Amino acid sequence: MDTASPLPRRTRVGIVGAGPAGLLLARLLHGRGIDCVVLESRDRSYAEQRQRAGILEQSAVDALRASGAGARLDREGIAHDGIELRFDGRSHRVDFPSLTGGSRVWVYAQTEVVKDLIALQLAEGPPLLFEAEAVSVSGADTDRPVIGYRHGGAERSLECDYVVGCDGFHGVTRRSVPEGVLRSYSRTYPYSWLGILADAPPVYDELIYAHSPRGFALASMRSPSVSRLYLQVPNGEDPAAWSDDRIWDELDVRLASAGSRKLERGPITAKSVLPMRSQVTEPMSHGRVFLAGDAAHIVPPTGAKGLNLAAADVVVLAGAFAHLERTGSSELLDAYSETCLRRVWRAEHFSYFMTTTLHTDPAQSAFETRLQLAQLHRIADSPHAAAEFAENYTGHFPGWA
Ligand code: RFL
Ligand code: PHB
Repeated sequence: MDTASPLPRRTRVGIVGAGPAGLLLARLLHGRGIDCVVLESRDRSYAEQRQRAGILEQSAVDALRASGAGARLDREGIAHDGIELRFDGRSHRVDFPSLTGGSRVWVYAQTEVVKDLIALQLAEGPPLLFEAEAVSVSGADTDRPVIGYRHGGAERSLECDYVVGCDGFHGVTRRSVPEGVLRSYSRTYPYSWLGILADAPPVYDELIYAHSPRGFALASMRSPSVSRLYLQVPNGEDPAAWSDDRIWDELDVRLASAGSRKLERGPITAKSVLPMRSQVTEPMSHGRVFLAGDAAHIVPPTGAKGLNLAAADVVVLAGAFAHLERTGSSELLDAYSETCLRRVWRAEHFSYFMTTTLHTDPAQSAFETRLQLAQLHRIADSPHAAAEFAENYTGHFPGWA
């Protein structure tokens, strides 16, 4: 080993991946005086620019504040007290506070969450290495698991007491667990999303989720002058097949309801096609190796749950490591997977429900379309159905710890 290297060679908790899960975990551990190191395969600007989630639940906002990364979120995040459902020529607003006893959500982009966490971590620690790609995680069954990684053209290793794989759906940590230990449950969907960012003011001051005979559409936002918009498209669709005019025309048609305004158009600054998938890996740990966020579970984005689940996992994990430091007991770490999976499966169900209720499956019959509409009318007509929807969307479940 190169003793002159400034790179850390040993740590209490080795974290693979500097997405929201890895970065937030590192900050929460650091705040509790627990030593950790984060290894990220990409460079800083790639990690900061990746366009993804936009909606934070209150518990994710609370976790970001607790990590010290809440200042800009508190200034620039936009609180939303509801969403609008459009279907069958009608619009229905679901009001979160009145249905949940005060819950709301926040519009604050994942890009901004990641920038805030990276800036804080580079200023205060713990160590965060960019362009450090983990290639193996070994020794999960021992008390010294090791992360093998490549950095600066050299093969290196980081010896850990514990390893947390926050390396997303395609990461190496889950794949390093011996065959037969993990079980995965998954579902793919017969459609994708075309997502755009546009320099145009949002059409409405809350999000609009639209069921339409031409497929699903979603109007979201990043700021008072930037819109984030999505259209259901076939799997494998080439974004180049969608001119700017075609996108705006299609959004206008799908988002239309009685009396609704047309979208204000502006330059489209990003355009991409995103596949949809559900997947859960169980258990979310093996020996001294833990999985968190997208490394352990994926949801289709329709329920806005992926980032929120990632935050919820690492809050549980940070609490479990703190308990271990304080008491010497690994009981909370041992319970990590079971604790998280309850919330994970609730979010999986809601995301599946949102996806299959709002999208048009190409093989769908007219009967199935009527069932979708019956379900949407039920949310509009029944306070009980609306409350069930609002609790799921805001992630506020009375009686849950
Ligand atoms: P990430 O963000 O994928 O980060 C994983 C990090 O690990 C790095 N990595 C490695 N590093 C070192 N060595 C290796 N071998 C590595 N392999 C990978 C990667 O470079 C990366 O930096 O996972 P994390 O942290 O678990 O965060 C999960 C969220 O990113 C994801 O769930 C959300 O973006 C999902 N999602 C949404 N979630 C919400 O809560 N609300 C939303 O409104 C919402 N909207 C969305 C979304 C996801 C979307 N897409 C693109 C699928 C909208 C979209 C369009
Ligand atoms: C987003 O703003 O990117 C967004 C919002 C809600 C979703 C998915 C994505 O359900």
